[in-house]
Amino acid sequence: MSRLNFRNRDSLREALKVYFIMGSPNCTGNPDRVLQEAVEGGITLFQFREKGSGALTGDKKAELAKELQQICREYQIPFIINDDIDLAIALNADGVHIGQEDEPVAEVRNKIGHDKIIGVSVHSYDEAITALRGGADYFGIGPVFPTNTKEDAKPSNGTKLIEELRNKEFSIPIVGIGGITAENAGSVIKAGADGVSVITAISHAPSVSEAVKVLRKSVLDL
Ligand code: TZP
Ligand code: MG
Repeated sequence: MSRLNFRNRDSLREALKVYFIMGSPNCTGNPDRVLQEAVEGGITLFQFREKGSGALTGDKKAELAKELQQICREYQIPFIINDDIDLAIALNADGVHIGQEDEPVAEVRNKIGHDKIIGVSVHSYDEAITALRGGADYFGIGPVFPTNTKEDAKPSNGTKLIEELRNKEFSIPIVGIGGITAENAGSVIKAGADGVSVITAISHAPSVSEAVKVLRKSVLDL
């Protein structure tokens, strides 16, 4: 794989534009096939998030992660793992995405090293400051719109926090998350996000590659 430096803020901003998140519980069919179609459609980054009812664990989870990482490698798309720092280290993933209930960012940074991406979910100005000081590379902010995908999701809060952080001169890359579709993605970008992260609008689409193409248009043709 080419050693593009995705910790460079401008490269990361580009990579975050059409950010697909998925694990086996989000797919009605084979996850490998879903990701293959998604990369063919033009996703710019992938996060493996094996969570929710029926999620794989242990060797089966690691096996699926390796298969999905291989697909990303073929298309030179960054491959990030949700929460599981040990798995990310074992697979030499391009980075991790963590939430507020996970280890502090600075500890994760110490573990995974300085060439890896760390994304952090933030829900307030204070969480944003803490994540930034800890060494986060980007923020995930949401749920922007109502979602049924995350069982413990907080109430949706629109684009308020994205706008607040941009008004307060936060220049860190930001992605919106939660209930994002091709129809509403433009409003998330206009609020100041660099990209949109999406589960269902891609993973449950009748044609995954077509859904990615339409989402790309709504983000890139603004
Ligand atoms: N974090 C906040 S909302 C959400 C996560 C992981 C789920 C997003 O899924 P969908 O299907 O794109 O609404
Ligand atoms: Mg988490």
